[in-house]
Formats: sequence, structure tokens, C-alpha cells
Amino acid sequence: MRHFVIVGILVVLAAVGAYAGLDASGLMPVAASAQAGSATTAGSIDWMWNLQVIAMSFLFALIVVPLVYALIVFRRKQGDTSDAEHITGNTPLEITWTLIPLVLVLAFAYLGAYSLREVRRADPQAMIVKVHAQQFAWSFEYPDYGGVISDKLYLPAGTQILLQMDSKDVIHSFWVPEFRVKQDVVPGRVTELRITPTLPGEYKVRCAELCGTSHYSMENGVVVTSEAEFIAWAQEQQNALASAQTPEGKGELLVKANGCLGCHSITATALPTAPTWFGLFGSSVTLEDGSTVTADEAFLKESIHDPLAKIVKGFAPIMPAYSNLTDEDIAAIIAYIESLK
Ligand code: HEC
Ligand SMILES: [Cu+2]
Repeated sequence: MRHFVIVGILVVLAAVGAYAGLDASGLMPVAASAQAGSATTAGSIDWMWNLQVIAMSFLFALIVVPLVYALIVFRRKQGDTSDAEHITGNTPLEITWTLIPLVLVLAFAYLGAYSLREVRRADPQAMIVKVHAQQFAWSFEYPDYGGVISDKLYLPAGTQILLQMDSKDVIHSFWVPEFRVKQDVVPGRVTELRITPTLPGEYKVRCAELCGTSHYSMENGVVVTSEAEFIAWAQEQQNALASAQTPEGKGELLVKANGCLGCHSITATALPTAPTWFGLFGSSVTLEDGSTVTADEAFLKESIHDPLAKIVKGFAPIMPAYSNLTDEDIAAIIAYIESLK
């Protein structure tokens, strides 16, 4: 009896110690979604996890403590050559060690089902984000914001997000450890995952399904911001998308991409290097030889195609020729210059 009491106390102490140690070791990354929850929010992943760690700590102590205790206390004494006592069968003990695991497993089956229901609980107001996976990158489409496409997953905190995911090639798996939940992305069908981000910050989505040679690098940024910041971002993206569809917008992008603004200004004040484009279209330009031309489409086109054909008075002939620009590009640039007034 004395042994049972001592082992009982040691099991409790070891279980508490094992739990405290596991709990303090930070096995999980920070929890950043309602689905991740915390050890005290019933039904969340971290709540389930915490219960499992408690059960594991207890079972670990229940097995290891009696084992080690028996090894030490019931060690064969020196000179003792007698046989150990023969024991055959012990019905109460067998019933006990069948019932305890059975009850534990059934309890966890129930808790698991309950947690699954909580984690997948659908909010009819959820914001839809389409997730496209392909070897070896993710992209994110926002149908509620004019189909903006981003390579970073921007999400507002406090709103449930419904991810509708498809794959162009093989099976991938969407996983942000801080959100806890994970879902396969399968070619030929759309799989869904619901996430309610709660903690603003920067995370990473990783592919959790070996999908080819560069699977390890299939990571994209995830940015959780406040609702207001998210809307500002989404609107900015939407405007950029809308303007890239007009000739002026396309022209603006081309001008930036080709470094024209290193020399040309687009405001009333010219840079010393080159004439400003502000108010240029339709104005009369004085050339080096003193003659004047009207800055119409033909002149602008010629100046971009062949910068040395007509030199503007007061400037050095330093403008490079841009052979990479197509006629369509030049038309877009001219539309952009025309819009500067
Ligand atoms: C290295 C500086 C430099 C860069 C870069 C440059 N330019 Fe110029 N550009 C000039 C200078 C100097 C002039 C005036 C002298 C001349 O006519 O060549 C000029 C003239 C022009 C003109 C003639 C009309 C006027 O008054 O401005 C047009 C149109 C023009 N550039 C368009 C462009 C475009 C489009 C790009 C980018 C694809 C570009 N430039 C890049 C220096 C530059
Ligand atoms: Cu992948």
C-alpha cells in the first residue's frame, strides 16, 4: 500500500512537471486567428492542443514513474537468488487499463468533433479571397475589390475570410502556422478554408505538400492589418488596376519603368536635364536652330523614336533612343504626356 501511495504522488508530480515543461517550451508559434484561439477559448485549436498536452503529460507520468520506481525500489538484493513471485491475471487491473484509454479516446473523439465544428463555423458575411496555387508560388485574387491580384495575402483583422483555392498543376497545401488551419489545394476542384485573422502582423503562407523541386521555396507573405488599412490598400490596388487599363495609365507605368523621369519632370518646374512634360502637348517648342514646332503627336513620336532628329533649344542631345518601345507603347506614353496639364 505504501508503494501505491508514493507512486501515486510521484505520478501527479511528474505529470504536472511534464505539462509545465511542455507548456513553457513554446511549441506553437504565436496564435493569430480566431480558429487558433487560445488554451482557454473552448473549441479552438490551441484549446484542443492544450488538452492533448495535459493528457500526454498524464499518460507519460503514468507509464514512466511506476517503471522507474520498480527499477529502483524492487531491484534484486545482493545474494538473493530466489525467483520472483509468479502472477497470472488480474481482472480488475485489466478492466482499469482498458477503460481508462477507452474513455480518453472517446472523450477526445467528442472534443475533436466539437472543435472541428467551431473551427469551420461559417460567417455569411465572410470576405472571399481566391487563392491560386502553382509550382512554386501563390497568388491571391480579391473578387470584392474588382479582381485585384496580389502576390502577398493582405487580410483585415476581425473579418472572417473564405479562401476559395484552386491549383494550376499539382496538389499543394495552404498552411499559415500562425492561423493553425491547413487545407489541400487540388487541381480540378475548389477547396475552401475559413480564417478569421485576429492579430495584425506579417506571416508566411507555406506549401505543406511536397509539390516538386522548388517546393521548399513556395512561400508568400501574409499581412494582417486593421480593417481601415486593409480597405485603403485594396482601394489603392483597385485604382492602380483601373488606371493600368487606360492608355494614360499604361503610359505612366512605361515612363516609370523606362526611367524617363530621371531627366524629365512632370510638374511646372523643369529639371535642368530635360524639358518638362507639364503642358507640353500642343505647346510650341523652340528648337536649337531657332525654328518652332508644335508639340503634336507626330513631333512627340519622332522625339521618342529618334531623339536626335530635332533638338529642343537649351538642352544637350543626351536623350537615349528607346528601341524597346513599340508603337503602341509610344502611343500610350503620348497619351500620358497629353494628360499632364
Ligand atoms: C538622359 C536623360 C533623358 C532621358 C532618360 C529621357 N529623355 Fe527625353 N529628352 C531629354 C533631353 C535632354 C531632351 C531635349 C533635347 C532633345 O530634344 O533631345 C529630351 C526630349 C524629349 C522629347 C521632346 C519634347 C520635349 O520637349 O520634351 C520627348 C517627347 C521625350 N524627350 C520623351 C522621352 C521619353 C518618353 C523618355 C523615356 C522613354 C525620355 N524622353 C527619356 C533627355 C532625356
Ligand atoms: Cu506547392
